[in-house]
Amino acid sequence: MQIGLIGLQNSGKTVLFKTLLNSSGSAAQGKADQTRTVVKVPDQRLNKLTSIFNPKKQVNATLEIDDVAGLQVGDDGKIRITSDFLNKVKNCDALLHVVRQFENDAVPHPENSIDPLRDINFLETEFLFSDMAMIENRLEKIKKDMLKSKTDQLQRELPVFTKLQEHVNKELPIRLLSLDENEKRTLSGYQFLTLKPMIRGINFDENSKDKVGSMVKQIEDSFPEHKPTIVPFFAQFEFELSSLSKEEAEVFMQDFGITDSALDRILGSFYNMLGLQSFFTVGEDECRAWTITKGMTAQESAGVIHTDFYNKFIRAEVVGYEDFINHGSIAKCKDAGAWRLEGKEYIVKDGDILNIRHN
Ligand SMILES: Nc1nc2c(ncn2[C@@H]2O[C@H](COP(=O)(O)OP(=O)(O)O)[C@@H](O)[C@H]2O)c(=O)[nH]1
Ligand SMILES: [Mg+2]
Repeated sequence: MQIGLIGLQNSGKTVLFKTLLNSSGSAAQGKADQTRTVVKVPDQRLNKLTSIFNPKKQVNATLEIDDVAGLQVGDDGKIRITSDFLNKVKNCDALLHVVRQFENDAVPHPENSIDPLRDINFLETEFLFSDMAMIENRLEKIKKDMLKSKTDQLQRELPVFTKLQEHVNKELPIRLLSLDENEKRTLSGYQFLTLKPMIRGINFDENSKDKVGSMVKQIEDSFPEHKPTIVPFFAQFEFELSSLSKEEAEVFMQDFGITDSALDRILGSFYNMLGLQSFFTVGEDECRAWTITKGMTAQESAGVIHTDFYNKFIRAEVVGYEDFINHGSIAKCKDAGAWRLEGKEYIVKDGDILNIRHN
């Protein structure tokens, strides 16, 4: 999975990127010109499993974070969406809009003042305009081509694009439109900016911590139908913490009143929003976390490990994480009957420990 950090110039994207890089303990740490990295998804439960099994290695789930530059405010005061930006965003599964709240006279804001709500609206509107233009162009082309030949594809696309146009004309992002599976398939080759799952990350300075609650509420109230996911963070402050040792950082965090790192909070929000969860595989070689979507079956989850496991699936041996910790070992789980056999239709739960039996 790939997450793109987007936002106006000087909103703190690069500082946040470095913060996430540092706190993930990723091997690629510290390359100055780097804009893309794979980070480990922090997972206390996996750490605990590793301490129990003492395997040769621990493999966290990973995801890619992309510091996407190229959103510029032009002299006309409009956001210029460059093709470089579009190409990068296209590859992202979800976006984090970094919105500036921090005050710093030495760092100019492209709009010359600090106003997070304005910046959110600004980006949302430009994204919507971009989608509107694309939909209009496509509709025109569909209608023109249909005069020549009414192919199946054109006939499928026409009603869907008409529906999209009616929706965006109400100035609503496409992610709020409910589409059935067929409609989604018809649109799968197209890239709509307002369809990308997006979290608003508000970058506060450490002195404005008291404003966090009221700011978050103000933004939520401004988008009653969007139910936006908002994550506050303190990019500069948390960057400084991320370069300390874990123990030192924890002392500062406690003093400041935050319990989880920006990385934990941001990835946690993406997991929630995207309906993601983890299951684990354990053993002497490795303890490993795997990312799946909520609702996935044992067989589908096995397929995430290896396609052979999907094709040759027989059964899954399963124990829930809490159950396992309560019993303390696989042998004790078996004695207590907590180590279960499940078939391919079993819906995997967050934290399940799985052992896939296959041919
Ligand atoms: N005081 C303060 N300065 C920040 C904060 N976040 C970023 N900055 C500064 O703002 C400038 C621009 O940040 P940068 O991350 O490069 O912005 P980008 O253009 O969005 O990548 C840098 O000089 C940062 O040090 C913050 O939370 N507080
Ligand atoms: Mg930058």
